[in-house]
Amino acid sequence: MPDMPAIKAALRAQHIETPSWAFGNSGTRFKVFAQEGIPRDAYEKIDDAATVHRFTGVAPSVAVHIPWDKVSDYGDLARHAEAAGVRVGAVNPNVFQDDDYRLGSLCNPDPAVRRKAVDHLLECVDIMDVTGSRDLSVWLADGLNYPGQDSIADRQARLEESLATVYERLGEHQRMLLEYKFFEPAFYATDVPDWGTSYAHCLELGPRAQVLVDTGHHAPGTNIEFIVALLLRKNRLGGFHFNSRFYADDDLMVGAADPYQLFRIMVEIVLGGGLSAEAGVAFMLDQCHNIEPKIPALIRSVMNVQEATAKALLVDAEALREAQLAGDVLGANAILVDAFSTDVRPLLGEVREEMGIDPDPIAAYQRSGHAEKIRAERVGGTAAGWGV
Ligand code: PSV
Ligand code: MN
Ligand code: MN
Repeated sequence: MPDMPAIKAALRAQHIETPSWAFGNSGTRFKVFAQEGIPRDAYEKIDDAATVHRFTGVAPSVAVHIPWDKVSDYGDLARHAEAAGVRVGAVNPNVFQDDDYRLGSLCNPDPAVRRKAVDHLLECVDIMDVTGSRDLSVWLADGLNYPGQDSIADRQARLEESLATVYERLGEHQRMLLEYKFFEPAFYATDVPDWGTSYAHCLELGPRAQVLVDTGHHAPGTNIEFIVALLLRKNRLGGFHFNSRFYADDDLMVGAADPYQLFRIMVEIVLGGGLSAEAGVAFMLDQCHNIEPKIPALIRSVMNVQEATAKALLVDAEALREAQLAGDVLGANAILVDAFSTDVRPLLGEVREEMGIDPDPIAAYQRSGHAEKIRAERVGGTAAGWGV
């Protein structure tokens, strides 16, 4: 029999971080469809994150991207977040949007450009000190478009040196999360293309350097749950950027394309102890809502992560172990499939009611009139910074 009180406690304790950039207008290189009621600055993005938290109860932090969320006083931004009921989460440096970065940032052949990129990362650690953020979330667009363009090995050496300078600056309770992505914007060779490269750099740096798994950053068919299980076992799974993909880095709502994959990932998390606070796995969303309204899309995404987690928690771990040890292939597989096939929506409704929130967050948001309110109040919302 599943231990329902323990399952409910785990569901209440799992926090899902929203990305500030998901609240802004976004699109592809073909078109950005502007929406009404879009936040006009970092403060209003935080307000929207607070709205998602108000209706879900499990999204108490919001990741920021610098300089997309540049403000003159980050202490003030942190206080604003706190007053709204959330806090500033991971700080994401941006070393990919300046002309200087045409040939890369931390791997650039020009030491002056590398210094500029390192300085920006150090500035982000200063911001973390002020906001109380734990994670510096590093993603690099560095790479090559043509064979011979630069030395792959030299770029790794530059990367190692640049990352070490930033790592040394981290406070005792701060971490560096190193995200990988197999291609785009570089099309021949990316400098941090896969978990192995990220892991190797993290090992070199020290225990507070950990790998960040963005679910959309893998070649089709990659077994992401295998990567998750391996990194978790090695204490190097820093966290996730959750989203869905059909083709490449689509940044669609998590759980929309392949809920079974999301469930399989969460099974490895649950069975590997990755839900515990000590494991420190950050469950973050990294999405762009190009055609759908942002706030309800993020509410839906948070709920999708919760549903996958609830199903993973329902896996009968003991029976699974027994079936595995007995070599019962079909039996073991059936235990997983049974859990995945369970409708966990009533369970999550109960959890929400016990937390004092509406069991149906999307319906509650639609009824609240909040969308109409921000549409009337906000004119001229900003772009997310991405896809414009
Ligand atoms: C890059 O594709 C990425 O996944 C990184 O996490 C960036 O910070 C983010 O997208 C920007 O949307
Ligand atoms: Mn990402
Ligand atoms: Mn991405």
